[in-house]
Amino acid sequence: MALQRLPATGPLDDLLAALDTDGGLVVEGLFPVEVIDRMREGVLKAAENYEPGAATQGLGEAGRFFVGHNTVRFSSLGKVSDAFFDMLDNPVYAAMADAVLLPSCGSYWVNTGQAMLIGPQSPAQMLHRDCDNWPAFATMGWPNGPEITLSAMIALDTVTEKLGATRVIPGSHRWPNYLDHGSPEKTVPAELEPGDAMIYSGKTIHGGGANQTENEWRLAMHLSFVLGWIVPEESSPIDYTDDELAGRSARVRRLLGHKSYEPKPQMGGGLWLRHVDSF
Ligand SMILES: O=C(O)CCC(=O)C(=O)O
Repeated sequence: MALQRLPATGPLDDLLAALDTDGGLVVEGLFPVEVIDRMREGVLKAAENYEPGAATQGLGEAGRFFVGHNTVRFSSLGKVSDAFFDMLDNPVYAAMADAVLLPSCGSYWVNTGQAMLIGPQSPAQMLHRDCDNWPAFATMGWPNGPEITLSAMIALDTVTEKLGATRVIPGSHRWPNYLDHGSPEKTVPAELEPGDAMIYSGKTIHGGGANQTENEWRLAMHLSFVLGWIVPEESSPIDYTDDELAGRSARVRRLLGHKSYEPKPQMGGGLWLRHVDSF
């Protein structure tokens, strides 16, 4: 069963229904091609500074295995291109994240924005759920507990199955056994055109596909949000200075940790107290 493909211009309810039913969907044309062109240009230039296989997610060889020995990954994408800030303000992705995450938090922030460039002849990545990062919370009430994180794999160029399109198991966000990570034959590829995004729940099993080409790279990036009272994967708040974010929208500054977590209308106190009243 392939993932549903819906246009970003369609009703929000349809996008959310597909996400709810299958655990993920392709949103076609989510980001303007002009924004993607700027992002791709910045990513390709920055990629010259990173060796394939250098990213370890802080886990040494286990992390390198997870990421892939011929994969280039890096974050702090706002330093690579201003297009990143436009992507953070994307209204459709914002509306989806609001609907999925705000029932469990007053505000959410960036989990990670990451270039994910899979090199030729790379094997498929191990299958996993993004909520595996917060296991104690993820397993609580599984599979009916709150959504913790919402992710997007975004095409910076055409992403085909042969190039290593992300592979997803539709419906796996509802599997009764959290520890069941499925198997490759249950996966389907999320093929994308530049600006399309595969948006998926943190509960959904997925992994980078094998790049079966001889000499082509899969050009994609990841952008995920996480509940504002949970520690994200990236240290965005200290990656960017106040000056670097001056003039950006209040949403962008909050997403990157330069504005406090506000609990309302949820219960609880303010967290990560920063620029509480200044904007
Ligand atoms: O590269 C991909 O397509 C997916 C990567 C991924 O899911 C991850 O590393 O968490």
